[in-house]
Amino acid sequence: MSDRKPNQPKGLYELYQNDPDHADEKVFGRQSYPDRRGFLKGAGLATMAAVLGGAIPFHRSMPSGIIPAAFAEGLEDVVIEGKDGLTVLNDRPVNAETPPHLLDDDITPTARHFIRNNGLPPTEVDADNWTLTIDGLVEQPMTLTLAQLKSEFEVVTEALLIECGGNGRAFFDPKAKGNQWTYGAVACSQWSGVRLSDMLKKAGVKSGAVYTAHYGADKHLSGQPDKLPISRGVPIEKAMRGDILVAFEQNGEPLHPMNGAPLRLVVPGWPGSCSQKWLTRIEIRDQVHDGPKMTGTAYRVPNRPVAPGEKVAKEDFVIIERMPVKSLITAPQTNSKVSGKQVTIRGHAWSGDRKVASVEVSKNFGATWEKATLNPPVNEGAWQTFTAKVDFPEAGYYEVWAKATDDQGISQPFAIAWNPKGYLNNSYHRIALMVG
Ligand SMILES: Nc1nc2c(c(=O)[nH]1)N[C@H]1C(S)=C(S)[C@@H](COP(=O)(O)O)O[C@H]1N2
Ligand SMILES: [Mo]
Repeated sequence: MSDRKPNQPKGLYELYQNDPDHADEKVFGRQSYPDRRGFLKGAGLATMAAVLGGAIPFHRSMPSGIIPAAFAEGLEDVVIEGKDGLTVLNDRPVNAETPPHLLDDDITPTARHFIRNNGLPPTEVDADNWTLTIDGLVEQPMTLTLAQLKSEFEVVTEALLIECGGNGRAFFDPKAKGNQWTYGAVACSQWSGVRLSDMLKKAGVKSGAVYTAHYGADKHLSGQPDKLPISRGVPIEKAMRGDILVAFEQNGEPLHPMNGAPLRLVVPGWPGSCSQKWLTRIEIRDQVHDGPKMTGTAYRVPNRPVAPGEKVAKEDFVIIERMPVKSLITAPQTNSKVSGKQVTIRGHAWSGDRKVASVEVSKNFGATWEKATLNPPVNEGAWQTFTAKVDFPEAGYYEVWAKATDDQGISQPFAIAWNPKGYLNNSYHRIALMVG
């Protein structure tokens, strides 16, 4: 893994987050900011066009203080065995995300599946002797090897979406602590495994069961053997619903070591943290789980909208369940030069536990929207792909924005619904295009 190089685009983000008006002035000159509700004109507009490398035909609807999406990317290629093109945010523990243009496949190749580790992954993994124990509030506690799992339960193969609860945190203002994920802490690989609900039915869940507790074989960063890095769970109703897999294959092969080999949970559409990797035990509890990263403010948001920067009392935080409606533009790559007046836009959209009903794209900073062609998911729990042919009136700098709406009529917001820990940023994805 290479060392992280100083990263100019992140610096720009900081500049804008600390004082957007001043940042506009610094980057594009004094006349660029009559006020935050104003629009770019005069010398500021000319400077921005020069920096972007072309005129901005829709500049009248481009608010000042908005950071051109052309500047939003800071890609670095580093090498993690079996991974390709991921941007490493952290190397102890390893955390790496995938640039949007490398997430273009309907089914995410293992090499492009992000990595989110809270602790130190197990180094010696013996898949043949690995066991999973189900215990707690069940009639028949059981401990099974992978071979037993495969022979005793129906094996299913499904494309399922995993998104980290903190995906998009990098764009919070004020900043939230934690990994500064931009867009790529999301993936939809194809997983093979057995249904957690089948296992729980066989074990016989006792009345009074309320919640699951998931345990994995990774170690706490402190090295203390009795301390767990993370142990989360889901309500028993969710566990019994049939959409959660206990998975031993990823895209037709054993799991990648960083994605939980040899066994993990996949809880589609819920915060990725529910999908315990290096899975060894599932306990059924008579109360909400209280393992590490279940309590306090971890993977929780305030029970009401709060102003950016507002302090929120601990007891006002609620556990995040399904992930919100969201979309990601995967082609063209942001900052591309495209020739011709028509460009095909591609991407994916999802909404945890729901279907996406429509995706729209805008080429003029949200002034007007055009409907994209949206495909159904390949199976429940997978993301949906969309395409849109967008016509550009003349050469110049454009942004393409995407907005998904789910089957409950809920759309992505323009602005982040700010919360102290930086979760659930499902605001529009914007890409920069230079049409030539
Ligand atoms: N045992 C264990 N499971 C874990 C984690 C972890 O640190 N340890 N991280 C969780 C989080 S926060 C996320 S977002 C997903 C990410 O899965 P991936 O690394 O395979 O992409 O794994 C989850 N499962
Ligand atoms: Mo996560």
